[in-house]
Amino acid sequence: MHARRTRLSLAAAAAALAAAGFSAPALTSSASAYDPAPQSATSQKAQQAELRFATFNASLNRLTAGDLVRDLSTPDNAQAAAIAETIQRVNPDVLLVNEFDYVEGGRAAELFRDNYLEVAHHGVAPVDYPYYYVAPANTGVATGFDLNNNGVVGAPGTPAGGDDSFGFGHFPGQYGMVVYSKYPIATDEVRTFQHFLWKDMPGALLPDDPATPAESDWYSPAELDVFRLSSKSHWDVPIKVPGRKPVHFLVSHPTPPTFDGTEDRNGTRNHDEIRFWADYVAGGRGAAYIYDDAGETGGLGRGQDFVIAGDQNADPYDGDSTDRAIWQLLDHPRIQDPHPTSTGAVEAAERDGGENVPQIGPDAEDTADFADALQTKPTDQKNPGNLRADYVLPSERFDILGSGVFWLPSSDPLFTRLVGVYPFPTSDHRMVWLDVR
Ligand SMILES: [Ca+2]
Ligand SMILES: [Ca+2]
Ligand SMILES: [Ca+2]
Ligand SMILES: [Ca+2]
Repeated sequence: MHARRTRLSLAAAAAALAAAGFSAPALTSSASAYDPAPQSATSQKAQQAELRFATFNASLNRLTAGDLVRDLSTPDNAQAAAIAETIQRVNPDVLLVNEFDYVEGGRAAELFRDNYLEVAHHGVAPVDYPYYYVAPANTGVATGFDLNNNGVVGAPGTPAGGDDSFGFGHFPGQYGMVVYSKYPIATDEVRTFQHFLWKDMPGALLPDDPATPAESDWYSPAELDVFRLSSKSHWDVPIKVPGRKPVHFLVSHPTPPTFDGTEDRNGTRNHDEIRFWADYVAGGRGAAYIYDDAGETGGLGRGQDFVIAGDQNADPYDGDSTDRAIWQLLDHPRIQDPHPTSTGAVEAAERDGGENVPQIGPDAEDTADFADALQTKPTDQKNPGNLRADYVLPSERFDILGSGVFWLPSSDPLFTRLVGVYPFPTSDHRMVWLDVR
């Protein structure tokens, strides 16, 4: 159990930001107070080995295959422009974007780069990512099985079919992801774990059908023989930073722990999707069970540095994730938690109220603005309120220089264009960044 944490006030969050080297936002300022200390030129940074990593669930998913390519083929999509401006203002060296539909050949990733990231928005300098990585995801890939046990195998391309896919999605690759980098990616050494089977994880939390006496039997033996652990994919993307060993950028997007029943099949899967990286970075015998899509086994070596990034869909204190789900990473002996905060999150929790009021986690560390209304429903069906869902977690040998969440207060002139309130101009998630040396 973890001790209840004191709710941070807006003033305390501002003080924390100031202590971290930021000026507290001035409520009457006409220019944006947000200054995440933009880094100097890439070459200079390389000499100092200072790196900025970031994760952003950008909601750049669309309803049908082809829609994202259509939207990104012109520079006129307002949401994509606001997402790009956010990325430009934070200006990370290495970035994971979650909820970015997978398109074969990297077409959507290149269109977003060429038509949005490399174009100035509202006077903000373009950002240049010569390198990116995309690969297929399990979302929307039909299994032929009735995985949600509603009596029918849903047709591909429908919401019912989405629930019977390897990961929820209306078409293959919906809600995928992309990594952008200013530094070369060791593409030949990327490891993907799209096909790893859940049952091959020792002690997997395989869900139980509470209506039957047998244990762990929500999925049939035939289903478990094909059921993949990763709801999207898990990638180990080595980034070749000059003058040092590669940094393994470990990215994923575990399923939300909701949208299920008392069997908690998504909560248990979320827990084990997070556990995968905990075992992977521990390495050694505890990671011997792991195999990648090319058949190579084992986890990361002790001497390897890494940064874990992504929307983990698990808050340390609140929400519906399985007990200790995210603590598998936050308490890990090889992992540091930089505790990024924002003043906007504190303001949003106070403004939104509802389910935010009984929460025990610090509002300042929230990264996602979810529905808040109080409802008389079973606990696992209530609105989540705002949560800490998105993480950038470095390995133990990095010096943490700073971190933050791009969640501006409403007094900021950029608020309406880049943050806003539901329906959001960008995403229901905020970008999280980390500077390390
Ligand atoms: Ca079904
Ligand atoms: Ca059972
Ligand atoms: Ca909210
Ligand atoms: Ca919260």
